[in-house]
Amino acid sequence: MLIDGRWQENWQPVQGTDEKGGFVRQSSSFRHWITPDGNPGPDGEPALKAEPGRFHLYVAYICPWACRTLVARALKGLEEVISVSLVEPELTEQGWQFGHYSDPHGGARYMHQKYSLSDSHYTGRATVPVLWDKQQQRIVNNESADILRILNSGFGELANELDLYPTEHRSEIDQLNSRIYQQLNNGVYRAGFATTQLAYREAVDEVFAELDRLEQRLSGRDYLMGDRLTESDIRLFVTLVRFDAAYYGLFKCNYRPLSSYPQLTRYLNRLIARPAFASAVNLDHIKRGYYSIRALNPTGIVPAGPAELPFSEFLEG
Ligand SMILES: N[C@@H](CCC(=O)N[C@@H](CS)C(=O)NCC(=O)O)C(=O)O
Repeated sequence: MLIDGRWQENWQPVQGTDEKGGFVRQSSSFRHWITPDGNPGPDGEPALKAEPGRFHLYVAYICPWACRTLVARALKGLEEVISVSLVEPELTEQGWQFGHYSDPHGGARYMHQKYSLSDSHYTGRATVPVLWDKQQQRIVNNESADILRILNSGFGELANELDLYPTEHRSEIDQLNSRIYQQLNNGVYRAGFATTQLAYREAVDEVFAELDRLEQRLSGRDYLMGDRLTESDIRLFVTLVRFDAAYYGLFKCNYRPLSSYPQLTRYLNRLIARPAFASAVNLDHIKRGYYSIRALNPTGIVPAGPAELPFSEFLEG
């Protein structure tokens, strides 16, 4: 991680643990907004004005938080307005590296350089996704939950009218998001990175309790909110699509595979049949990335399976 703007050699692959051995995710630090006219965003602070070609997203295909932003960008029709580039799927001693993808805006070798360029005293981890302002050469926002909202409403007429956070469903979406985050999106990480049996057991039980609940909820519904696709679907999708390939094995979420849940499988297939979802998924990167986490997989061997996933036909390659 960076301390006071300088990369520390004693980098740890795990973000943090609490006193019970549970995994704790670092909170994000760059929280600026983009609005159609530059008027203040939801935080009440002056925002940057949406302009075509000004902003860039740095993502890793392995990362579920980055995947959320890729799906939203495509659903909102912002591919020509906001550019995207990748980092290599494996975390190195220097964190995320651009490797053969290279950094199109400034030629950095590592993601942490974009952080120290944005704030020369930054202390924290250099995570993806990053929404970058090419004009001011700095990070706008590194919190995917904010980035989803910025993509949904910050680009006005540069984006299409699909509303992923409709006013009438906001309180239900907020509640659902927070449960899906706690129990599933981050729940699988809490299971995978737990350092005590108790912390692992609590996390894995929550993961499967939530999958059971969602299996019920999705019976007879196309999307979490009924017939309307919302940001909650994006947030659920990113964990479901990684489940059998990464979380089942590496994170020990192995009571049962996701493919044994009929409603969730049907739902996942429905989402991934849309190009906006399919184009945000690269199973090869997902497997290589997760299985490169040496703290969990010291040999670095990437498993060959699963031989087939129900949604493979929708993915390239
Ligand atoms: N709150 C952030 C979390 C992002 C995050 O934790 N990303 C992980 C990859 S999945 C990361 O970049 N980890 C690098 C590190 O911890 O050093 C968000 O949702 O945008």
